[in-house]
Amino acid sequence: MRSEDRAGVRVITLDNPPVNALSFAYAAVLCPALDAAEADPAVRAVVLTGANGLFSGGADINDFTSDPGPGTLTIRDVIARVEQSAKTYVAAIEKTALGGGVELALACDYRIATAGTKLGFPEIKLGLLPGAGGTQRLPRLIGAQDALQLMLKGDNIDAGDALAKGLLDEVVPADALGAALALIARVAPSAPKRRVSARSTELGIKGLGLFATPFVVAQAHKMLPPEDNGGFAAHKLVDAVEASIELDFPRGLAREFRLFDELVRSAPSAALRHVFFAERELGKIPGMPPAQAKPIASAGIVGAGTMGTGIAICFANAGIPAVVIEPSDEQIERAKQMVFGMFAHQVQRGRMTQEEAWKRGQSIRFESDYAELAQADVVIEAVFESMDVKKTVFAKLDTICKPDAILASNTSTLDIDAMAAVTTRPAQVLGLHFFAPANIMKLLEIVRGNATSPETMATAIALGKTLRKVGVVSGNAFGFIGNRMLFDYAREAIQLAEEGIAPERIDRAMKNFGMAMGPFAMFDLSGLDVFWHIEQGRPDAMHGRTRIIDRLYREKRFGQKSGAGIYRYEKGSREPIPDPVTLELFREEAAKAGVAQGTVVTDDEIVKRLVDALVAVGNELLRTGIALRSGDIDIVYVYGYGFPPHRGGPMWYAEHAPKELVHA
Ligand code: 3H9
Repeated sequence: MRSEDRAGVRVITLDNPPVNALSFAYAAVLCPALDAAEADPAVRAVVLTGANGLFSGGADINDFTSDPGPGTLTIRDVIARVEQSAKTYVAAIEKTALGGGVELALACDYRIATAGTKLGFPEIKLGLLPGAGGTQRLPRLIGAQDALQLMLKGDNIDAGDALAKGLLDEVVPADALGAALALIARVAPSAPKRRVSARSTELGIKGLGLFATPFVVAQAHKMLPPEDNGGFAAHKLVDAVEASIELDFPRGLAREFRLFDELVRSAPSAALRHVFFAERELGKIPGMPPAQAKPIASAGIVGAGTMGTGIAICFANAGIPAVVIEPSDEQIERAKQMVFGMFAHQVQRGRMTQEEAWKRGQSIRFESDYAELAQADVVIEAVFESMDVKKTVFAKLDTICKPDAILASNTSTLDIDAMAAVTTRPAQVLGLHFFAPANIMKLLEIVRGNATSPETMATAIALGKTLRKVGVVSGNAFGFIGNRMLFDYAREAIQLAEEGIAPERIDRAMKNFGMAMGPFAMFDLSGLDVFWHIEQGRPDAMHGRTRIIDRLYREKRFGQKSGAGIYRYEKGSREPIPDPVTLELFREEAAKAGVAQGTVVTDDEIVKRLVDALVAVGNELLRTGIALRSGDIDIVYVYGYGFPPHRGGPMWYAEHAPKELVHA
């Protein structure tokens, strides 16, 4: 912490690298500093500001695993001192203020930020609610409706929006500290305190008086996921905001503290905090020599299918121009329509201006000649999933691309080393496995070949961040992390169905567990023919072929694309309809294989068998070094396969779920 006096104003700079977290230890530093300012008659006002390029990332998330114990000072004690002070407090905010950082600012009399500053309450993403007065002060300041929206979503808002909502008093182009000092010079020393806590909460909905509170609160509860499946913190947050309307400030605050303390000890919050820290570990590769990422200013993509075009859109969104090579005019037309449709949708939703959409659309160029890739810094192939085709593409790229260009494959299963071997630059070859739809899904598997250099890895990790992806490093093995595990998960689901459990029941059990989609609906979406082709190509890695997949393939039941797969589909609809024909096929195939039907299982047991299948492969991937950490596997499943984040990912779940739900 730094503290200096400027003409009767004490400037206290939060300085607790890297993000000025308001930890227990830092509260022990801040509290005496605030007490000293309070006691000093020469100090008429205090400005709180931040070092390290931001105001504060909030309370220290590491502290949440330990009980502060009696006498430990916390962020709440810091904020209580600001609240009770007779002096004028101004928060001078630059760049970022999150969670407890904003809560500290809310206790000040004034809040000033520089343009472009991001403010937010991400606690909900950690399975928490703002627990240092945020749920009581924010509704009092900006109205219950806006406050609920902000805290329930957990997304950041820009300083301009925060000003419009009344969260900030002033936004300045630069130098928030200078603006804070100028503001204090304008405020008369005798001016009354501007405590947010002294205000009362308005609902913030035009035409609705406070009498409508029970209705609004009931509506908010109704819109949330169930308490026992992803909505635990959200429901408590609504309760806390309700308290800000119905109770006086001290009682509301006491309610908030109790709700926060309940959440911080809850299983969903522990799981979500694990996801937070696992995400921050991702770029770290133990044992890899440090290397500098190379700048990527232009990209090439081979193939204008759905994947290639989606990848091009990712680059356009990140401000990196991309050339897409595609021989078929017809396919180029389809790809252009996809690009146009996607950006038009963003404009319609108000997420992008027409001008910005135009600019991004123009930064994607479709060409038929590989020579157009000569100057690209990175080229990603997204052609048909066949090793022969990929090798031909890599050999061609190697002759055309500039010597220091990185060549990447978007393969979802194939051997990166085999592709690298047909080039003269294996150190610059790796896998960049995007997930469909590539412009939406956050996951990116960064596949490290035997020869991939540290510099190539560092560049790919940095590129992943630029593309706003969650990049997980994987070793080069069949199916990498995600699909390798998915195959065994799928086989276990099929095994259950062969034992006589209806596919729709299996899907329902997994959805109730919190998966975005059940395994069979996912089969139908991605195409059973795709699974069949993978099994044909690598029966060794897939533990042999699957009878039912063979059968469905022969019956031309490929999934949504053919109108029937595991489920059937009405024309033009993606709604899976349970199909007795499939049950019969499972029965016949089970009979041929001598698998007895009639297994009796509970839904919990279905979940247990499927999660166990994932975890068994996950452990194997860890043992063989394909996955670096179990947290990496969890991130793959949360961001790429719809595993419920409040259950922490399969590996976390297996370790932390109630033991009766997980096989030993
Ligand atoms: C809260 O405030 C609760 C209160 O309402 C009530 C309390 C009673 N704590 O992301 P980065 C570490 S809950 C501890 O790579 P960036 C992070 O692990 C908190 N550590 O940097 C990493 O460590 P390492 C609500 C934290 O520049 C390093 O800092 N706040 C915290 O890309 C750099 O992180 C949040 O949820 C923290 N709060 O992004 C904000 N924050 O170097 C969470 C970061 O060892 N944080 N670290 O790997 C963020 O969103 C981003 O870190 C931030 C910086 C935008 C701040």
